[in-house]
Amino acid sequence: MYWNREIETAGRNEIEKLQLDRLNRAIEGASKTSYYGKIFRENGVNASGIKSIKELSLLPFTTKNDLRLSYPDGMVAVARGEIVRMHASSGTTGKPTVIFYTARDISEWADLVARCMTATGTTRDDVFQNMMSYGLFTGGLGLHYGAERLGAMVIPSATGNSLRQIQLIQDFRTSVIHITPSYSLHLVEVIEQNGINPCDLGIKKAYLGAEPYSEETRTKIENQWGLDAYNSYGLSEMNGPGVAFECENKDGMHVWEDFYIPEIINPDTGETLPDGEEGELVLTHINREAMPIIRYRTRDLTRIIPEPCGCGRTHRRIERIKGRTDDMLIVGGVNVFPSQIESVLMKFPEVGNNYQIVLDRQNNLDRINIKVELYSKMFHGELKELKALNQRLVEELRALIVVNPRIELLEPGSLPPSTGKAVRVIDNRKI
Ligand code: DLL
Repeated sequence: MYWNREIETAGRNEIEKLQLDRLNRAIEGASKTSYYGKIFRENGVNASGIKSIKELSLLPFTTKNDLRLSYPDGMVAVARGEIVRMHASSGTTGKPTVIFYTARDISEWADLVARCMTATGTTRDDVFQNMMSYGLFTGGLGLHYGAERLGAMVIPSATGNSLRQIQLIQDFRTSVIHITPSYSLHLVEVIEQNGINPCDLGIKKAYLGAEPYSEETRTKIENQWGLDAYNSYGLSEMNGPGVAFECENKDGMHVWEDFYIPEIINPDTGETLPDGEEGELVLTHINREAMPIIRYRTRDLTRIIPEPCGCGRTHRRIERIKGRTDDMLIVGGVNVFPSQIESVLMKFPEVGNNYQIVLDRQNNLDRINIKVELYSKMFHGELKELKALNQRLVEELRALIVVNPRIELLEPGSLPPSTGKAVRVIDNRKI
């Protein structure tokens, strides 16, 4: 089943012709922004100057840091009045990464998501329960608009409140859910604790994404609910979800190449690698008015699957994300950088030099525990003082990283001293 057969099954030449045309338009748009205007001038890039898709590799990369430095609107290509929405990526160091959309961008994004959902067999007759966070995070509204475009009935239940989720599933006969893999594992436990077999709820499909998970976790989730689970990949910088999605064959995610040009590069040298080789995914958004982004380094490791897909779609697929080239952690779907935690801890004179971030999963929910050594001169062992300090640390950290951490204050010298490269993060989650 196709949402737009013509584009989804277009021949390679046709796709590349469209990409070239849109790429040059994206460059033209980007040139109007203060960020790219300068970068392009410095690198001698001009609109309509790209003659073949291969020349994309001559353009400079864009990084998350570039987005941060151009906060709040250094990458905006349209007048303020054209913008109808913004989203932001949580949990980045310093300023958040903000993405803007025009009305056309929102509409095109909804279309892409409708395309993804159709590729998995979802139709207007389905009831879609969207258990992703609504707000600045793109997972909620992104699929919400797409499902409405498709004509499905949307239950915008958002995350949490598991008992209400179950009630909604039962009362409205939800057939498709959108959920992070970790919340799915937790929700199943709550369902079972309530004496219900998740398989009896009649859910047919789940869209799983926003965080890394293994093929084994997918199989586990499928068996727990008795459904088909599809991998969904996206990132705020490229709109959000809807960048790459599995079709009914569940064998790699089709990247919608009429909107995005995927490249795989060697993360150390920046050199472009051929299809089939593993490296860092770089994406260019070639069809967004408000904010064209050229050669964005996702930091996600994957490969392009060179073989054609049995579904008939010609858009190339990427494999399940294998990891990241940076130290970004994803805790309950929220992006967290260890450096953010460090920046908060080090503001406190009571904090010593050593700390450790321990991630684990309790009842299938991610927990972030931070073990913090106190500074010997400030350590008096007064329980009241320690409690107050603990509270202040939790509040400051929560304000910056969104996730609620557990702080354990330790006597100086309690943590293993670092010899060489400090091991700051211990990830006990079995992803
Ligand atoms: O997580 C967008 C999204 C929402 C995708 C809902 C899918 C479903 P960000 O918060 O900007 O956007 O985080 C993007 O999350 O660079 C990956 O590292 C990771 N990620 C997203 N989807 C997957 C996936 C949304 N299916 C970052 N597998 C990305 C592995 C994923 N990692």
